[in-house]
Amino acid sequence: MAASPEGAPVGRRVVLGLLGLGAVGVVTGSKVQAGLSDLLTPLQLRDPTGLTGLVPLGDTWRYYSVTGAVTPRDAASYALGISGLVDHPATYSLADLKALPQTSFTDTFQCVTGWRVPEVPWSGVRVADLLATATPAADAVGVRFGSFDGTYSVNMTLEQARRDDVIVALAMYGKPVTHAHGGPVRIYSGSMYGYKSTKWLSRIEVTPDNRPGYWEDRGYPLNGIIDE
Ligand SMILES: Nc1nc2c(c(=O)[nH]1)N[C@H]1C(S)=C(S)[C@@H](COP(=O)(O)O)O[C@H]1N2
Ligand SMILES: [Mo]
Repeated sequence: MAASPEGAPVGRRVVLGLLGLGAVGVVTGSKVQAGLSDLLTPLQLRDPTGLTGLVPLGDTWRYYSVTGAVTPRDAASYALGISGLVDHPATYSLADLKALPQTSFTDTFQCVTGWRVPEVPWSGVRVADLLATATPAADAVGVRFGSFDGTYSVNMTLEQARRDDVIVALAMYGKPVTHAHGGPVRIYSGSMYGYKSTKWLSRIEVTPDNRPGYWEDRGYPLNGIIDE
């Protein structure tokens, strides 16, 4: 893939900081990645652009936010709205989401810029289940996933969003999704590149079209499916 539009200037400190952590990740192996991802909190928003995806760090996480710092939401203040072209709009609290049937699987996380993290265990609620309850209108085409960071959004077709491996993720590595990884609730879409997995998820909107989201406006493929 050609040079990524995820690349605006990144400070030297960011790259050096991540290089250090990358070395730890490589030496200690992927099992420790889970622990590392918690320790990384102070670093979480120092790679707003994803340029470090181009630095060969090994199988380590990079923490992305296109907006810089995001105000955390806890269990009490979290809400997910499902709206748009549906018969039954709804709002889910974190407790509501936890009470629904959970799907778990392990998968390789893959950013379009080339970095990947193998064997990441996820669990959460299938987007297909939430859509079934909301009941999209006959003329609905797409689903837009919005973030409480106030900026990020991404689209999928309804068909993509209903895939078995597209979940509203509540847990990662068997623990609640950390703020750095987009918790308390993010999307994880297994068969698509990382940019399809909206962090800090706040809204699922069923739409009459499949219009481009944040990265698609900046050149990423609208479909985002990993074919290899
Ligand atoms: N809200 C929001 N979600 C986002 C992004 C972002 O910048 N903001 N970056 C996307 C990209 S390009 C990738 S690769 C993954 C990175 O997930 P991570 O930060 O948990 O590693 O989040 C995706 N979801
Ligand atoms: Mo990405």
